[in-house]
Amino acid sequence: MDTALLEQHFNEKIDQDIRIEPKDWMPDHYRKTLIRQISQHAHSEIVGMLPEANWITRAPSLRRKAAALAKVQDEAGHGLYLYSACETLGVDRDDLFADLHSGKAKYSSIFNYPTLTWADMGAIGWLVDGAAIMNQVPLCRASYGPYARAMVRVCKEESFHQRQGYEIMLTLCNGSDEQKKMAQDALNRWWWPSLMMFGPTDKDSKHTEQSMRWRIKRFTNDELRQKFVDVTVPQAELLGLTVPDKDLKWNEERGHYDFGEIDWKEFFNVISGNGPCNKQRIEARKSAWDNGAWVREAANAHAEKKAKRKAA
Ligand code: FAQ
Repeated sequence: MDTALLEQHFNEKIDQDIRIEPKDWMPDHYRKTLIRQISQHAHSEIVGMLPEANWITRAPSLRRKAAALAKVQDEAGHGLYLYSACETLGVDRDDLFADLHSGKAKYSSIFNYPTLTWADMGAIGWLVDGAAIMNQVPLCRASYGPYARAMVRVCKEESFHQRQGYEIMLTLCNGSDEQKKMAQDALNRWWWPSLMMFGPTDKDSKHTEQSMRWRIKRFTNDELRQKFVDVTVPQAELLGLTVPDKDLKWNEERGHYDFGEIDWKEFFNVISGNGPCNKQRIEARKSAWDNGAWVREAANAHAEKKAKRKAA
């Protein structure tokens, strides 16, 4: 079949919501867009483990420790599903890691902020996982089969993460004045970076239009950010906390909250490698890679030995 016909067939499938699978023909740009987005997403999961891992040994009770451990392990699992989904597009996992380590590949801006107190574990679960779910539920309907299927399980687990975070916040807010202050301080520091997670405004988003046409994305960055604000503000009210935005106001006419201007200078600074913890995060990933070299070598040696034995 010639390329024009293949492309027409591909577009018809997209329009009819028929999933694209690894062996199906797809335009090169579609493949590249998916590799970019899925690998960025996978990197976000494994870099996202770092700010929380720091708190596993400091969790205030055995119950909190068990939940934190389970959450961080889930994130490693999400990374694995996503790297596997990405490999179905013909890339090598080692190359994806090399791009992360060299700073070529992006990961979510949010994980370049420090976790200063235990309340940050609450705020991350509530806000960061909350934002992640808002963005990822529509991805369960993404046009590429392996990505969409991975998202179904990821979203179930993210929803547990969000609830455990909110419950930490609720406990702190019902505790001493000092605990409530910790919760407010965490909200103050995580609110704006959480809104940035949805990406640049629609006006500045270079990929949205094409990704919506291909039904990889189902909503724009601004649409999802608005949904997140609308859902989260009443949750903050229930906690008795104040969202750190003086322009936040319910707009009766729009049926949505109006909110203040995001500091886009800060966002672009963070995604170009200059956030508070970018260097630390990449160093931690590189050292995990180096320290794991012996495991990869041993696994390869074992596989070679097995293959030789089979051939003999
Ligand atoms: N951070 O044209 P757009 C999680 C980049 S998972 C860094 O709008 P697009 C779980 C973007 O790549 C969180 N870079 O791009 C968890 C592009 O740069 P490029 C991760 C960002 O792809 C919770 C440029 O800006 N989730 O949290 C960000 O259409 C707790 C222009 O942007 C996903 O990855 C950002 N925030 O829309 C784990 C979900 N935003 O590549 C542990 C899947 C934008 O041209 C603890 N991804 N950029 O150089 C998506 O839905 C999309 O890729 C967006 C961006 C919405 C993130």
